[in-house]
Amino acid sequence: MRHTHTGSATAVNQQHPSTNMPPYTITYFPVRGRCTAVRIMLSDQGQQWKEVVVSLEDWMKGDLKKTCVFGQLPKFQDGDLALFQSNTILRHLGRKHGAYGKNDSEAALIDMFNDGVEDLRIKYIKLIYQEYETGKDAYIKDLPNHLSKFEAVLAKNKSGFLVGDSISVADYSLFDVLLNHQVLSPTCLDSFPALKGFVQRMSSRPKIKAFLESDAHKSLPINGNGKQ
Ligand SMILES: N[C@@H](CCC(=O)N[C@@H](CS)C(=O)NCC(=O)O)C(=O)O
Repeated sequence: MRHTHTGSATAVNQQHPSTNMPPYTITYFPVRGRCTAVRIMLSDQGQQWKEVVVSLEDWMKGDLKKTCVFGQLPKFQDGDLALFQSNTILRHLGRKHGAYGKNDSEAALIDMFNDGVEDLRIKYIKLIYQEYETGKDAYIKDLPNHLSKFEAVLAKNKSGFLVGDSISVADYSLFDVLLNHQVLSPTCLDSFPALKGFVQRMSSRPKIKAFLESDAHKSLPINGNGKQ
């Protein structure tokens, strides 16, 4: 296991002021994968975190897997609280850092869009890991059918965010998935002006920009099998 530290240099540790230790730890493989949305959100919210990087070789030994609730990573620690499931982690952080809507109705809409993003993420992961060579062309051809749904929402909500008038968990998820799709198909947003504007705005939020330009992020492959 390799230990690295990353996160915003300007972050103030609110939770462990005496030890100056980041309150959060992400344990994951050396890929962007299912942690990018979490990392983007932590960066944007000015939080620090610690990374525990697990090599495939270490993972295959099985000891860590046995301790994971669903036998999978990422694992996220917030002090004594250990969480699994990337979307649970996102929602937990959304609740803590004010990125989960301003009332129950907004929170429900955020869940809805986040689940919609998760549907697209699962299709993307299936393509990458199971049928990249045989399915890529058909996947890209079908992509507008999925992107158009998010385009319609963003075109309608004048705030520039998916829900209400402030950034939420669903925006971080959508942004991450769109970045991956722009690598898969660089022109995929060309006929979606609202999505393109959304990606531009999210990319230029100063703390997100700094994170995306960091070596910690850039040095990681998007996926574990080298396909993207
Ligand atoms: N639904 C889970 C999926 C987690 C998942 O698929 N983890 C993969 C890596 S991205 C994993 O741990 N693979 C190793 C294994 O299953 O042994 C989440 O969102 O966190």
